[in-house]
Amino acid sequence: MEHKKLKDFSEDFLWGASTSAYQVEGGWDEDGKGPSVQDMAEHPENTSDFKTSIDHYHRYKEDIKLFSEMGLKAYRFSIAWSRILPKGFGEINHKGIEFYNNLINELLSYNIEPIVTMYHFDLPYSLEKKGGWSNYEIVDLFENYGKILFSNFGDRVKYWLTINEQNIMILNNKAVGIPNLSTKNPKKELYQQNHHMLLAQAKVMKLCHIMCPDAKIGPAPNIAYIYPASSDPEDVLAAQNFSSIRNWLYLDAAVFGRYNNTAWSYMKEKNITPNIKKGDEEILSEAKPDFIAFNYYSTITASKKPSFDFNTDQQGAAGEQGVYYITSNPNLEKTEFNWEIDPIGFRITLREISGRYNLPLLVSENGLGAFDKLEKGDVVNDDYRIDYLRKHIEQAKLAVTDGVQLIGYCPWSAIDLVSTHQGFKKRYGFIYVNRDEFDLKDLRRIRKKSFYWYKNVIKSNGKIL
Ligand code: BGP
Repeated sequence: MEHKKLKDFSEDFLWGASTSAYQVEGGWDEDGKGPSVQDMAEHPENTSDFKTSIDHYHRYKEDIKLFSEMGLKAYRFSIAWSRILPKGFGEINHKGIEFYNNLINELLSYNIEPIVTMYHFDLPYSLEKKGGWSNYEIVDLFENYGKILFSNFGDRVKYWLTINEQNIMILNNKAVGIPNLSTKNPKKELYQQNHHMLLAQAKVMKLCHIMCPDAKIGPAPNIAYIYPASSDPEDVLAAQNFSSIRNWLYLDAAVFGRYNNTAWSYMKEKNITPNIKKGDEEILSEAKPDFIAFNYYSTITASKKPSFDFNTDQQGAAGEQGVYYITSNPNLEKTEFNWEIDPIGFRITLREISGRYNLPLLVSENGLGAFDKLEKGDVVNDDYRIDYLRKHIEQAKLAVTDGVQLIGYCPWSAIDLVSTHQGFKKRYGFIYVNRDEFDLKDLRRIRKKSFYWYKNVIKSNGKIL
């Protein structure tokens, strides 16, 4: 099916860019902030920690000024739970509220729409010590945290995302800094944590609708279309299996308020089903998201056979006998960090989510990590990033023409930041930050070539790519 006439992006399309609190803020123990699991995590010797990051906590005004110059209509950032509630519950840290009030007001003064992620990998460390997501109490603690966010910021924040990449935290917890699990059956514990996150998410979606009737809220998993390695029906089953476990488990629960059948029978077979308390099913079924936000970096290819040629990183998970294995896709190029690049897969993924759930979609991450080079005269020629983003926006336009209701596009990342587990050398931003892995230098902000390119894309509402 080819289209001669492409539909335009809507007039109020949310052209944005994303970051997360711990990857940009720094000020990890300042002004009353409590430590998060990210602050306490161990780091490989050659990789930076998150204690200073890019010092956005002190430089947010300068950064937002640059975002405005780039023409951003929206900025997706996350709130650090332990900056608002140093212990995760109990006393509120008013300095934390003040920081996010200032940040939101600064964005609004430039007409930039704040899109807020409530939780992006940085659980308060004191909650982790009390069992973290394994402890059922956290469901109500997250709801209480949500109540504080909605009552303090709900008058100005109209777009809320609940939990960033819940599926990656469950499937690949080590890659995103989630601490080791203690029990003898770690997989069962993970699915118990997952169940608690699903309940916590359902509770805050419901609460948001009560407290902020004008606001919209939705989940933010990482969704990747799963290709079968071949037309062998067993490869197709492997792809279906992995898709149910990786993608639909999360979205079916968020949208339909129930577990996906294939994912549930997989958990049953493996003896890793979560314990479900009386009333839990009702909590899940009562919440209705207004849209689906999702992060997309690439598709994944599944096979019935094990494969040893693939770097799964945090996008996938190695595989399981008789269920699925992950293999590389010979049709796709790879980034310098070995992540596959699949713009057409982006269109396919958009169509698939839209077809299954019939809700508006918001792309909350998409981008290319690379070893950018600062050249003489403060120039960064990141043509490879422009190429990646251009091809993905072209495919988004095709998806819109196909009928997908896309409300915004927020690439990762607005500005350079510390990667989840590959340090500062892996850069994603439109704005270069002058620091190295360990040498913080002057943290100067420098517009990359992609900055000027994206500015034009936004100005032309996606017509000039
Ligand atoms: C997503 C996360 C982000 C981010 C991005 C790139 O999984 O939501 O926090 O960092 O991927 O990943 P990485 O930093 O590992 O390259």
